[in-house]
Amino acid sequence: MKHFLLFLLPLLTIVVGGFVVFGLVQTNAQEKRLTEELTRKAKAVAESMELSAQQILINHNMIWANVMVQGFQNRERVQGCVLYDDHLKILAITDRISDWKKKGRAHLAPSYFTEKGHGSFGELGNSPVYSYVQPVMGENGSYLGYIEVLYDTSYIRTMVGEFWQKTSIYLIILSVLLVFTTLLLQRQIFFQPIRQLTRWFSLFQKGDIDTLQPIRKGGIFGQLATEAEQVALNLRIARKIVIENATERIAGTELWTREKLRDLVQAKLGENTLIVVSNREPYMHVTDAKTGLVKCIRPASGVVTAIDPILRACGGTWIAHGSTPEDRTVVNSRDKIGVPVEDIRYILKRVWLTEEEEEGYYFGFSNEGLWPLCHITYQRPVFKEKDWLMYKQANQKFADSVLEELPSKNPYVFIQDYHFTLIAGMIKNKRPDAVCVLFWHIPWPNSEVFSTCPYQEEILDGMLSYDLIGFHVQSHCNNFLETANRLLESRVDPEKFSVTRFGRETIVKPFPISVDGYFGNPDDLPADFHDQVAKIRLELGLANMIVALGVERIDYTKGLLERMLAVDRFLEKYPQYKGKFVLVQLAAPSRTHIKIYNELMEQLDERIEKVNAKHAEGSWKPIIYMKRQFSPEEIRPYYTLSQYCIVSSLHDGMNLVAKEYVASRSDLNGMLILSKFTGAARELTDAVLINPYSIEEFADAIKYAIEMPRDERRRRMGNMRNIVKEFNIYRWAGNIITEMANLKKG
Ligand code: ADQ
Repeated sequence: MKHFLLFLLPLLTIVVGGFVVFGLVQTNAQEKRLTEELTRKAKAVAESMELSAQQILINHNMIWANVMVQGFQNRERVQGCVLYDDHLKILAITDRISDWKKKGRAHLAPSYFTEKGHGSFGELGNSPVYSYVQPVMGENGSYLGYIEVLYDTSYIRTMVGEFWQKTSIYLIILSVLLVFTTLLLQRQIFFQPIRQLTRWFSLFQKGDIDTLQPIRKGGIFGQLATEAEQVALNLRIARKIVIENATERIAGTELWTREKLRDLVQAKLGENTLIVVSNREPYMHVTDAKTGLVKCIRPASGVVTAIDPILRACGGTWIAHGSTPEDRTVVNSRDKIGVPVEDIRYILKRVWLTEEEEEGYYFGFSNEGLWPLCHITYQRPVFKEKDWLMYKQANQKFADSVLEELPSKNPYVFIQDYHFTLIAGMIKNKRPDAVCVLFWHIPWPNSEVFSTCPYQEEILDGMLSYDLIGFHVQSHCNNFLETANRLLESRVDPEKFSVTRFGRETIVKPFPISVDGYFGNPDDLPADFHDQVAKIRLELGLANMIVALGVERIDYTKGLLERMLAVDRFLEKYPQYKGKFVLVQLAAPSRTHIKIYNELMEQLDERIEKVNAKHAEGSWKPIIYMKRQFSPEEIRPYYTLSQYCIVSSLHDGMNLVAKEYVASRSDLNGMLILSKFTGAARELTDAVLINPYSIEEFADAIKYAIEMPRDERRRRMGNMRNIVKEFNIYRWAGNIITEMANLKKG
């Protein structure tokens, strides 16, 4: 409409303007012509009456005077006639203009003084009139009187009015024709070809090659269409070659790398790209408190740590919640932005939630309900009906956003975590051909625990709309199968590890997540990396210290309070380490809208203060607490400078910090103290495993790790590094994508 008006308005303005100017000129000319005609006629009539008037005035014959003036009574248009004596006294007047008597005599003055006829305009009642006054002279040149004829001029206005009426009708007809013609021309010349091109590109983009109609080559867009088709053809050929080469390459390499994953995605997903959905966005825009400028940061999140390298390697679209006001300012009209901004590798599409949705779906149902339900930390889950409604609403919003992105054929959607139990069903309502895979990043509880959830059936039903569900470890898969078996009418196949409900099968498999090999590769380090390490050591006074490291989001599942108690107990039990041992704790505030997370932050501050106060000696204190968000590049030097890393989660799906630490110790000089209740403990069995609830055992484990002989430490670290190297994030993604591609429908 806007474009149409842009075309039409200037045209209409020119046409209407032209008509108005033309009309004004025309009416002026017509008015002038009619007026001149009238004055000429009035003069001629008055002059023709002069002789009769002379006789009447000489003879004072009032009877004839009356006969003369009443002769006008029945004439068309003429209003009447007045006969004056030489003192301007009315002697006779046509009846129908008798009101004229009331008018003054000023209009007679020119004739009175100049002895010549004179015309002027005036009004009789409400009618416009023209009066022509002719002096009547005697033979000796003396004044005998005056004869005045009066004409009605209203017909001139009527004729001008009629002219404008006709002109307006022509104008309306012309405008309608103009609008119609403009519309038609626009449609034919611009919109139709552009629409055709847009549709063609959209089908091409969605991979719907079979339904592509050849673009019409005629018209001004013909050239463009030809070029577009040529580019598309080249692209298809290039893609085909890439897929063939990729298929050959994956058969040849052993270790999973980002290149191998890229090849696999190309070989398995063909023309389509990967669509990933998560709540947390991989890159968020915030205002830098120091500079006031908008900057892009990577949030502290295991999901982001895991998925970002995959999309960096193979491209695609990541749909996530745009969580800051600044996020809105940098996206395009389709809420998309290329990321990482400094080296674009894939598309981030942001979904906007209302405050109410975010509160209910994210903070409420997801993090006060499902998160504590799935983690055995004895934190009671809270389920509220209004949070559940918001959860469903937000799932629908994400599903709608996914639907906009799906290619026409073989769509694959890879969805992350407990925030989206329902969206596979919502997507499949419209696109039953979509392959939907869910990866559950946190543990799955046993059926008894899960049955406390009031919305258990809808959640399980939603999850069984997925084609594949991945958990970190087999025991979580087993818990899920048992839950589905007990709480729903469904058939579990223990051989295939699948659940069938209403004839639809969902495969349930373990895929232990991991990290990018980046952490283990010294070649990837920045040139000043060792200066950074030295600087931190100096600033924190870590020279000659035994340094243990903790890296977490502040979350009650991470066992942070227990860790501080263990450090306290360790120093109590083994005071020889006072002044020699330091725990550097990096901690990112998380879910700060939730009361219990705020309380935890306060408790942690308090406990750290107490332990430090209790054991501090001189400038030494046992815990250095750094409460903020760090970038992955900032965390890396801390992994290098710490001989020990402590992961004391009370319950954790996997725990990527443990794997990041192991991957980063290319010098084999380090040891991991790891909670038994993490998924990582199933793979990293060479770590010093602890039960974080047992503070005695935990304290002893710290001593044990510190005093472990160098060779044993190197051997154990070597074993763990081999596991992380082999079972890296690319292998994880490769396995899921292979499984996903096997589920292709049709
Ligand atoms: P998370 O609970 O977020 O992940 P985790 O696996 O340890 O936990 O990953 C945390 C990530 O955030 C790591 O990459 C770490 O480097 C980073 N991080 C931690 N503290 C940070 C800080 N202060 N500043 C910046 N970054 C920080 C969830 C599940 C886990 C599962 C992962 C992946 O809870 O069990 O391992 O998903 O599936």
